[in-house]
Amino acid sequence: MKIGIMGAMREEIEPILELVTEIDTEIDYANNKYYKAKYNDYELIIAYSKIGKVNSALTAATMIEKFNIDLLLFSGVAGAINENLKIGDLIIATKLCQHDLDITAFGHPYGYVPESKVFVETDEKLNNIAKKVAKKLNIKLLDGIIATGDQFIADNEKKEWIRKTFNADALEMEGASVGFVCDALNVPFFILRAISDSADMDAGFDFDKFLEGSAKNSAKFLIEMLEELE
Ligand code: 4EH
Repeated sequence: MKIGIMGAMREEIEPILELVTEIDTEIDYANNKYYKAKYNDYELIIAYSKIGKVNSALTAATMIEKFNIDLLLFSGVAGAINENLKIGDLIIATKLCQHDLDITAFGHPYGYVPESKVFVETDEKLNNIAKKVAKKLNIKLLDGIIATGDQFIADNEKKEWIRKTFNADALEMEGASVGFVCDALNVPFFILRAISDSADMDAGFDFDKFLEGSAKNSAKFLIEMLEELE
């Protein structure tokens, strides 16, 4: 089995590269680096896409079409919406949407374009494995809705609008684009995020302070999950 592991920023992927061994090759493709690695019996292909929906969609599609991955696991950080999520806490997405997609002028709901859907659902089996790992290691793990958009949110009003409109628990800038690519190409996917900030006035400051630690939390958990895959 070949597993794609991706993040958006270098900080999100570096701890994963440190935890896997036997890195053979580094492949340059489409303005990005793809790292081949092994973990137990799994072949891994690891990359950080760079920030945003376009970059992450390109990386997900490349992992599937060029590297033929069987499933995709995403690890990274997110801004919290749900008050039960504190800095460092983990959330897995049950479904994701694009909060910045707006053709409401034509009577469509936020996040919707014709012939598509507002929400894309993650793989239930992978989510159940995550829950099992969290239970086993006694780690707090929430599941919920993650909203994605090409904006760093550092504003309470905007955050509240995203909460209200999509019933979202956390927000970031890559999950939904990765999800829609995987969904279209029939590849099971999993989105894990650790909270780095609360998408409020202090978000910029908190993000800089907690990015590294939270990214590590997420990466470590993802590696633990590899032990439970069959
Ligand atoms: O990949 C982007 C990073 C922020 S932009 C999305 N990631 C982090 C998740 C995230 C997030 N997204 C939107 C964490 N908190 C978020 C928030 N809003 N409040 C970035 C960060 N550092 C340097 C350059 N760009």
